[in-house]
Amino acid sequence: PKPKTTDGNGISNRYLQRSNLSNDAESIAKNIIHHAEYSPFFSPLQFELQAAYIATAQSVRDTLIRNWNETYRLFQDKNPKQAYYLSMEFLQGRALLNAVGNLELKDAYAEALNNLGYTLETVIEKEPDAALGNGGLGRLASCFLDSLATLNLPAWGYGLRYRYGLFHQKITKEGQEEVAESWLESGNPWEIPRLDISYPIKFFGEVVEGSDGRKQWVNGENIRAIAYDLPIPGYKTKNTINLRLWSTSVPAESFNLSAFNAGHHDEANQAHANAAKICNVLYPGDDSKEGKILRLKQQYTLCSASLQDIIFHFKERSKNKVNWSEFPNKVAIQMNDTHPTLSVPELMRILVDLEGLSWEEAWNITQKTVAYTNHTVLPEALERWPLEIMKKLLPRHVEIIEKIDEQFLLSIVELHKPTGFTNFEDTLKKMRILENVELPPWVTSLLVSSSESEEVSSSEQEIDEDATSIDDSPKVTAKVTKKPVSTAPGMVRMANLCVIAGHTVNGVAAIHSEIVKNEVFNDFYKIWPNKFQNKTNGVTPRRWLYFCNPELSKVITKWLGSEDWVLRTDDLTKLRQFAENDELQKEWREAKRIRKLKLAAYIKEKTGYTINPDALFDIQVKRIHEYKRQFLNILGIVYRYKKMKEMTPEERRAKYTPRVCIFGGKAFATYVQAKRIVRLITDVGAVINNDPEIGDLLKVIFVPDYNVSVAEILIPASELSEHISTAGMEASGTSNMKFAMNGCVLIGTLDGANVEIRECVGEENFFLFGAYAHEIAGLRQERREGKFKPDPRFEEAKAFIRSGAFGKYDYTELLGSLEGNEGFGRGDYFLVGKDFPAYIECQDLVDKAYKDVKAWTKMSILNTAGSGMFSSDRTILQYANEIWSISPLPVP
Ligand code: T68
Repeated sequence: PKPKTTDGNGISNRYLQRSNLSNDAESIAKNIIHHAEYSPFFSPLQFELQAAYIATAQSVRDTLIRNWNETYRLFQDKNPKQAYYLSMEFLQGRALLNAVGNLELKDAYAEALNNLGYTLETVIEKEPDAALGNGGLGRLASCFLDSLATLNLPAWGYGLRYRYGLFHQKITKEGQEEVAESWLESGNPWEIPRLDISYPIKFFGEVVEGSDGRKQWVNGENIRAIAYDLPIPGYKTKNTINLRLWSTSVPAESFNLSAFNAGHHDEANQAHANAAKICNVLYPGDDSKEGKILRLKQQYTLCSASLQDIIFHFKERSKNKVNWSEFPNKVAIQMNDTHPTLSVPELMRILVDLEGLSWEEAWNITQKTVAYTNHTVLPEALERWPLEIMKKLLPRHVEIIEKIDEQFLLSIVELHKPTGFTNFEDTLKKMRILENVELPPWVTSLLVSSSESEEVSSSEQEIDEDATSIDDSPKVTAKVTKKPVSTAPGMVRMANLCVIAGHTVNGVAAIHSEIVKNEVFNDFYKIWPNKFQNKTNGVTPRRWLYFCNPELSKVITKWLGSEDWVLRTDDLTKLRQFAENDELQKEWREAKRIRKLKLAAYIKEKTGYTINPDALFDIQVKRIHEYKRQFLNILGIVYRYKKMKEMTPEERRAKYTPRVCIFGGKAFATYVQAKRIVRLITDVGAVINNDPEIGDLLKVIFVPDYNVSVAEILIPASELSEHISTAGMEASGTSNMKFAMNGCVLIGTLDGANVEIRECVGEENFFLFGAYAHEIAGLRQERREGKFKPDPRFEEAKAFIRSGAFGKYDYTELLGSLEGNEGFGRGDYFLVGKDFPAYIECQDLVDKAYKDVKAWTKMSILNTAGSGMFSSDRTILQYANEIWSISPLPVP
């Protein structure tokens, strides 16, 4: 395919100059009205709020498109090395405030809209979130795009354009209910359909050998991926990069007109329906075979379309002098977790089968081009796909994967020749890409056979052998008996393929990267120590402080004397010298209070509950997961409530600080235990919030449909936030960084980025509790041996729930997960019981600390002051220098 570029190259400069956009409020207002009239989304001559939002967005988009075109042209001309970030998810949130903020047009747009009878704030509210993600992994990708543009780095993002996103969460009396997210229903003014940029994508079919000896993949199902571009503006720069999202369809000729006319309507539509469903939702259920096929189709569409596009640009920029050995000097591909792993065999296929390179040349290029970021250490979350399904869907890719696997075995065997092969078979089986597949005879004959060779490796014993990991929700149902290798289905281990193919493997926080090296991929680390790196996550300070918390930002700017901190967050440390200054403290509290009032109003609107703005706002927002331990939080609340009920009103007031405990987050639709936790939180809230004896001393709120926009309301208003995962299980966390930036004190375990945050903000400004990562295995072992003695307070909290104090729902299954050693439930795998006493004692310290207003405000200031290192600008500079080797290219 030869898609044409749409960058305005063909338009004469004379006319381009005439279309210059003015930035004064009057011109902006005219431009908004022009769009309302001439690019309508709705009935004509309307300018109600929705139309005003669309027209405003279209007007901002004009500037974005101009800057996008200039950036694109510069990249085309200068042909720098460019990074491509491939991700199944991008959690972009809203675009309007971010765009006018980054373009420094906020005041001009506010004035223009005032002149038109609106406020910018109300117009902003009309935008639905682009909710193309699930959690931290997706939001990280979006923060990275902001930083890449801001730092003028040549880079693009690639993803899929899901029609219904993940899902919209409703909270009812029964807990969470999922409904389709309708974010595209009223049109998306930010995206630019590139109907001329589309690529063919094939599924199924078979592999034949062409007359030239090259493999050809023929027949099968053929669809097209069509590009939709979202311009990503940098802050205070013209550079505007691209998030290219693929949508799927088939050409009109695939519509079976004669079948349709014969009355076979569904049959006529089949090809189109099959193609369209690929981009319906993010992470469709994959328990069924159909579900697995759909998942793989999604992953392959992302990889194939993006690679074809990357190669198209490489060729175009090479100006007919294509030199493939230059490819890794022009292209860096980052695989965001294992979902884009198929990029590896797809690049190999294109280079070998279509471009005619030798296997060795192609492998050399591929290895130098791709790198892999790991976001989880949960063994059950490492993707594995059934070989049989993959063979049918992607026959040529499986051949390639098999060859990569065999070459890998060869290289490992070579490496180990000097030391001999005794007991080597298990290691080989663990490291190779294919699982439950016979080793090639040449390997078997080399190995000294060992009697244990039939066993499945111990870390996988408890995993349901037939389950493919679709998310990081546990697939463990019951312990399965070990199956001999020969009968277990063959699987493709995506993470192993990533580690083998990637030139770099990185974790996302210091402690996580150590676990990646020393545990998850230790066998690989031993042979390739230099492959492994750490890139501690970061968040964009624009969206997550400057734009979402304008009051606090103003205070910061005033005390630092300039706004430079927005780009140089290390400057925030200069706040330390004023941490005890009464005037700053007063301004700080006033700024925070404005945001607390806004959150209180939001909670009233969404849940009906009235909360006390002077209470301590204690927030836990993240995906609902057993390892993140929302369960620990709510059990702590249950215990607190029970104790309160046993006291006189005076005792209660003396001991406890008024608190509003706020939860938010989605449970994966098929993750039953997580959904029970949501139900428990809402049940507990319903009782406590209506208990007149307790009044404003304690409230429990579940904010429905947590997303980026909701986070922008919650985080600035937070005073205490909970990051309480079982140590060693949270790869990094990124909301912890956002909370700290906004002057929120953290309560947490020594896990993920908490470790580094605590170092940066100071130990005395962080509420630490709980077991350490290195102790976890031992603690689980103790439990298995029946040696764990639960704290009576823990027993009391559980018994209180069992007593029916929070309604009729049967919590046996949920509470059962905390019981036993291994058999029934899970034997408290996440060690809630172990950490419970430390947690509630730590919360008592929080109550005391909050009563000392001055000391608390100081802690709050010092959290912001110490958060500078968690800007994604810092993270991205490290990726740029240490993984991608790309350099800034600013648009003049
Ligand atoms: C998160 N991972 C990590 N995964 O949990 C978090 N996984 O610690 C980290 O800060 C963040 O990544 C960024 O590095 C996720 O969000 C998923 O959502 C996911 C989805 C499907 C399959 C596996």
